Amino acid sequence: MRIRVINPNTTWSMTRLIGDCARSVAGPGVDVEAVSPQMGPASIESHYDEALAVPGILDEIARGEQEGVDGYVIACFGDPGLEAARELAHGPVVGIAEAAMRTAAYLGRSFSVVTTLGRTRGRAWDLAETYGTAKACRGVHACEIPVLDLETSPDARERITQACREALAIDESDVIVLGCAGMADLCAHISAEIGAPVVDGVAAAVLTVQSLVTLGLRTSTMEEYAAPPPKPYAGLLGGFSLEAGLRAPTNPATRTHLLQ
Ligand code: 2AL
Repeated sequence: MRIRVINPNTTWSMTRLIGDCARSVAGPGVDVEAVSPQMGPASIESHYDEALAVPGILDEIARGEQEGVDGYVIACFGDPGLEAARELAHGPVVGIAEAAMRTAAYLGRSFSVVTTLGRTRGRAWDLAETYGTAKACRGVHACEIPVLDLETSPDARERITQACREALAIDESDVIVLGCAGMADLCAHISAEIGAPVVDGVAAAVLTVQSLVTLGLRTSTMEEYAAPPPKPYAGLLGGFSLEAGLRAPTNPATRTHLLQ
């Protein structure tokens, strides 16, 4: 089974971290490929960043379809492009916010999200609504560490741990959801420190995709996630035009960076 984990930002060191975390949970016989698009923002911390990350994500899906990938993870907590990706891919596509929030709901009656910057909190709330988990989501908290500083800031791990401890206390919640793919390696440490389950969406999404593929389940094409109607796309998006009867462009727009 081939699972492609797409880090929608273009920071390779983060893609490597995400790939390592994904492979550490994947079952035997599961080949996890961590990729980063050629085009797009270095990190995703705004609606603008999210919008401009989507073409690169769809390009990775188109390539994956040509290469026989079985399922995909979108490894950014805003789940950018998730529904468009489902229209292109034959196999399942799961976002890390979606997987983390749904997984948290198995583990307690309530959860708190701890994310990066305060300006991304609204998106997390919107997604909690979209996935039907808003009732269980008691709060979305920001540690105010920019995405790329997660790797370099010497006290990032302790600041995030403290934010998780405070979130549990303020919200009186049962479970923590980590609100950024760049926090994927912190799960075990934080859980040990605060004594509550801590869900990383990268691991949760990889195992969700693995389960869906194992069960032979794929995205329904009955209605909204059917192949998009073919039409020309102008200018820089010319490579994204779909041919009649095909779900993904045959000539993906950009070069791929594949980190195995
Ligand atoms: C993210 C994430 O997961 N990757 C990224 O670049 N930005 N999310 C976030 N809330 O900052």
